[in-house]
Amino acid sequence: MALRTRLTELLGIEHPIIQGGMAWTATAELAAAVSNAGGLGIIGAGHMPTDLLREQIRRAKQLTDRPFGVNLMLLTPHIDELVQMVLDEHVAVVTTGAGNPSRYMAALKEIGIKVLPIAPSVALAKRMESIGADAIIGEGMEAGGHIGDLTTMVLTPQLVDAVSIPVVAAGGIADGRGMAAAFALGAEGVQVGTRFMCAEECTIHPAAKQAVLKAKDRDTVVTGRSTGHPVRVIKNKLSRMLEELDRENRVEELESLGSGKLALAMREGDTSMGSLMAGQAAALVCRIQPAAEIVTEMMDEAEKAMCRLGACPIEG
Ligand code: TUI
Repeated sequence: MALRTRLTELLGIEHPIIQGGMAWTATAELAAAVSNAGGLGIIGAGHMPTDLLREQIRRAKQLTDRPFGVNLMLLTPHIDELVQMVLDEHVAVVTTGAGNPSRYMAALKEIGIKVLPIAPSVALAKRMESIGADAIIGEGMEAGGHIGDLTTMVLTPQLVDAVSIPVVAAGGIADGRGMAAAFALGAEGVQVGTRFMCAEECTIHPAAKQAVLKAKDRDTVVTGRSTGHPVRVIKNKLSRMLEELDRENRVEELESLGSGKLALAMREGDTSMGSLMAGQAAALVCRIQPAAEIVTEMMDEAEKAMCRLGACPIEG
């Protein structure tokens, strides 16, 4: 099935599915696999050193002829250097997370990079539209990693009402039913992170994939509220320690205990003391499969769900 929207036109992709830009998780291999499947693959920069991100971009260019993007995590200290390199490498699309990308917008737009800021609120989305964002990714608190405080269900329609550029719904979407729901709310695309953690091409440690597969409905928790940067993770020994520090407002200890733990989970496979960032939708993920299968399964399910509701997409 083809589901064309302003987003697929804007990005030159076949299916309105953007892969989440997960740090230590969304590598060139995964991004290229998603782009080759007709979605938009994203390399997650996180705190990656500039040279490593450049290598990743070049690797993705070798693995796919289709557009892909880079997610820039704005809290990283060397963000200015990463932006400059992304400009030099002329990537097709940049998504931004964990902050306000205003100061980089003009430079990115000037050379034709499509910029899709992730916004957890209406105010930020409106500001981003006013300075030239091409689309807004509205991320609800069902998502994994660093989150805002609104749910996808209430954030998405408010964004659709507030801006005239396309809105991409993110947070809690892991199958075609969620995708159809996002479209019902007015979104023109979805961003999917957690389900792609269990793509065959995702290079995280197998134990981290198993933790996602095992997660049930109430197995994620938000830690780090007291730091001002709340993060959703799959519950484990580390999350319980962080929760305790949160309760006692021991912010410095919390930050130092959390440091480096995402790599510990995703690279080393330490599911006890690593930070297993994943969304509530982990409970909906039940097998490891190729990224292309995830994309086609989601599209087929979305079509079924829409037809069931009497809203069959027109194109065959
Ligand atoms: O960025 C994400 N998810 C992330 S980033 C990350 S690395 C990290 N680790 C620990 C603490 C903080 C970051 C792990 N997961 N998603 C997109 C997202 N962006 N969620 C929320 C936001 C956001 C929050 C505030 C975007 C903009 C914003 O603006 C504040 C402002 O300045 O207006």
